Amino acid sequence: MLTLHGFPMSPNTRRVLFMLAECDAPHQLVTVDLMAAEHRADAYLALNASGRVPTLVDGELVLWESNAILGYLAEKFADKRLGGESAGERAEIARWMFMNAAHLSPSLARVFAHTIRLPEDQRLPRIVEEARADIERSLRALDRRLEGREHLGERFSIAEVSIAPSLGIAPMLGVDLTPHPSVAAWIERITARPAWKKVYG
Ligand SMILES: N[C@@H](CCC(=O)N[C@@H](CS)C(=O)NCC(=O)O)C(=O)O
Repeated sequence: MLTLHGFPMSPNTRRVLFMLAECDAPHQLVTVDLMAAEHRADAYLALNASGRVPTLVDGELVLWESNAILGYLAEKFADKRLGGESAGERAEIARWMFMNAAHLSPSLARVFAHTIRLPEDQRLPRIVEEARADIERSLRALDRRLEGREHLGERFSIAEVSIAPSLGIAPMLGVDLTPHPSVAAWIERITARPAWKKVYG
């Protein structure tokens, strides 16, 4: 049985829950309560010294970093064909996953931190401004790629599983997808999937 240690409200945890649902993978979720700082407790740090969620445990394997977990699950449940089947397709998928991990997701997290999470006296408008500009760069690139296509790769893949949960918090942050109609339509298709509904209700 797969065990996912994570916080149900965290987009990084939800990314893996979405993947587990796409794979119909039996699993259990062990809640690591970020509000109670359980991610900084010795018990969790023994599992994941980076002190972030999520972490997947599969027998002897203890794996953290949500995108690495998606890659692992794509191989484990290869019949779902979510990881790409040719070198070119895998590279295309990797491109968007790296872009999300390096740029889009951290910029969304910065806007969240400096508009909602941090106490008001610690919020820095300059960081929000820079992060919003960076989000626009990623959205422009995504929109260009998605023009006239249904998916980032040849079919629904872990690129979609990776990015959609990041953009899930966009409305809350006032990030408007209207100027990026191909992204908006793509997100609608992803959020209509049964696996998404299972995780997001
Ligand atoms: N790159 C990591 C990011 C994980 C991450 O930052 N998770 C957040 C929750 S969404 C977290 O654990 N925050 C607590 C902290 O950083 O102290 C991944 O994709 O798994």
